[in-house]
Amino acid sequence: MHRKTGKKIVYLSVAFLSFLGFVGLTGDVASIIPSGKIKLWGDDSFYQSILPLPNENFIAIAAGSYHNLGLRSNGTIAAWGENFFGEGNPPSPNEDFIAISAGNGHSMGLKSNHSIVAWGGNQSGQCNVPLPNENFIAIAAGLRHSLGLKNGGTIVAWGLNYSGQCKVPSPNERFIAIAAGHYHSLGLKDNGTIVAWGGNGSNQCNVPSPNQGFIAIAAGFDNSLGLKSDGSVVAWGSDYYGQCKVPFPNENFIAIAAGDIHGLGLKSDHTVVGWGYNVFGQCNTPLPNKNFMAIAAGGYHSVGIVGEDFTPPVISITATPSILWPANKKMVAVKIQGSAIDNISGIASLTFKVKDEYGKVEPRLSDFGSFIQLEAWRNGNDMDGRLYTITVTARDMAGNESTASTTVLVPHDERK
Ligand SMILES: [Ca+2]
Ligand SMILES: [Ca+2]
Repeated sequence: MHRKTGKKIVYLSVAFLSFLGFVGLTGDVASIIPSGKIKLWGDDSFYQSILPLPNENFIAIAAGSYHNLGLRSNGTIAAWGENFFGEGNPPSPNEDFIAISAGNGHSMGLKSNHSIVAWGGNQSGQCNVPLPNENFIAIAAGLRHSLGLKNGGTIVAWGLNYSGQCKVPSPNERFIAIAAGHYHSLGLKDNGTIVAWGGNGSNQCNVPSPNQGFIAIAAGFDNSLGLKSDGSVVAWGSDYYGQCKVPFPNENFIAIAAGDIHGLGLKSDHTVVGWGYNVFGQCNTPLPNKNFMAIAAGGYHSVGIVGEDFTPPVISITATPSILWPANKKMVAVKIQGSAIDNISGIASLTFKVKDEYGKVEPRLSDFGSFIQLEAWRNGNDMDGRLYTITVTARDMAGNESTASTTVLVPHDERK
């Protein structure tokens, strides 16, 4: 069972990995991340649409140029699509993985002991993880280069460095997320700014100002995407195919992915929006467009994980006291108790509303177990008394919602 109150969960594997890395937790990722089935759309020239079986229990996906990786909740990696360089053959033992990333012809996996495994095309040394291979909390595979983020916030880069994509700018510190494009690299700092380096022929390294408030990054062939904490997406670099034209309304995004020349955004209602090059239909999210939990964008195809959770949370809510008497016009502390439980994917958010039929006070409420101040006063003409209604809406990680409410009454008179 996963219970969460009040706090909005953003589907960022990097955030999870930071969490995992900084608290030193290992293994059992499945218990905190919901799992689901893979959907794939767009280019199928390397049979990317033939999904690994059984298509279930996936908690993360990565899309390379023509191949894909899927991470199952048991820590194993499934690979499919092109396998020309062996990028589809995760080395044995295929276990204990907590994150994945796919480049052009190479693949990367992060183990629960925070070491990196890299395999497939190694023409530029992109699979030669620099020593010491330890303390990594995030990985990113570019065309022929690789990035690893260390627990302490520094980035290690290796592989093709023709455009300087492996020259992490100084000071190499305080990074919390990484992304690798074809010939450029992005790093997100803990103060919400993005650092970009490497090939800049399309201005993909010129982060638009204001360079602040970012919470996630993604890098395409020669463009870049940044997700802001207000839910909007900023895109820069090459826009030749419209890969920087984020569709209106540019809001409520919780995750982003950059393909070669298209972009994907995951919305808070768990739908997926695509933009840019669409000759293969890689921007046309298959129906039903709902319950998506994670996205990845490859060369000319797109991948998503669809939650297996279709049941809304179970809620209970009570108010104590529920009758305010005597009606002495004093403020009374009313305790709101209850729970929101979702056995499948877990609670993503709780929203409370307090409605006073007189419209006089609207105390804020953020969580179960807290108190609100209500006035023990009623209008003498209000024959059924003054009614407060406290409503809670719970949303699970798959976007299913349920609502429940309770009431607090100030009776018309003592006999009520
Ligand atoms: Ca549910
Ligand atoms: Ca009334």
